[in-house]
Amino acid sequence: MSHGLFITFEGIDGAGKTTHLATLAERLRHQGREVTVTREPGGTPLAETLRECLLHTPMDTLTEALLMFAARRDHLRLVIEPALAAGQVVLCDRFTDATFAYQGHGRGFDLGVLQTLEGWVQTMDGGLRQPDLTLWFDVPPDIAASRLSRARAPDKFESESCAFFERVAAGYAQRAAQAPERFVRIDAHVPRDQVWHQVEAACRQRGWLS
Ligand code: Z5A
Repeated sequence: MSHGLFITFEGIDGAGKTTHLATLAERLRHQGREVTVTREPGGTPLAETLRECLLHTPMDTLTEALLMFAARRDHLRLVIEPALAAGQVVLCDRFTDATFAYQGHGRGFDLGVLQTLEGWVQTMDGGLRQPDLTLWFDVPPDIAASRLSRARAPDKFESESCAFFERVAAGYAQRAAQAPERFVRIDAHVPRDQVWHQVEAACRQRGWLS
């Protein structure tokens, strides 16, 4: 492949996406691809600083949405776009679908405003930057919560109620229905090896994994 690939991993907290992102990176590298692994919010020094605030400081939802998009703009300019231009595969743990799901559906923020911000922030020389593929790890919120309770102390988002995560999950379902050519739903409520097989199948189908 002569051009880069942009693959995002989405889902509610504890859906298991981070585990499979690392495996996919390893498999692609083994096939000779250059891979950039990154995350949102984060991925640059400025965006990582904003991440600390976003995950631990209380703030109103407009502030939260603006900081998410500010971090994203920096991340796109300094990491994602250069890597794609160099023909690399970019694997990103969350991107704009998370803003629609968490700030839009979870917190009830205006989806129209988010759409405007998406247009401002993601418009690059070649048009509106969107992922080539979004792997949406779908798992019932109570299962995700019980996995996380065993794993670590909760941050600001992870401390939200089950009702919040039900809304976030519904937000992801809506985004997936709006862009079926970009989204692949991964049933994440099965053992890890079965989750991986679905990720592998989605990439094989597109000719990205042998
Ligand atoms: N956020 C936002 O609000 N708006 C935005 O625009 C963006 C983000 C971009 C980032 O935190 C937070 O920012 C996020 C939304 C918000 N909310 N939170 N918190 P993060 O990056 O620290 O958190 P995360 O992205 O949700 O990652 P995570 O909590 O690590 O979840 P995960 O990546 O989906 O899961 P995991 O770490 O791979 O696995 C979780 C646990 O489950 C772990 O113990 C695994 O061993 C276990 N696991 C994984 N798979 C399985 C299976 N199949 N069975 C059993 N157990 C499993």
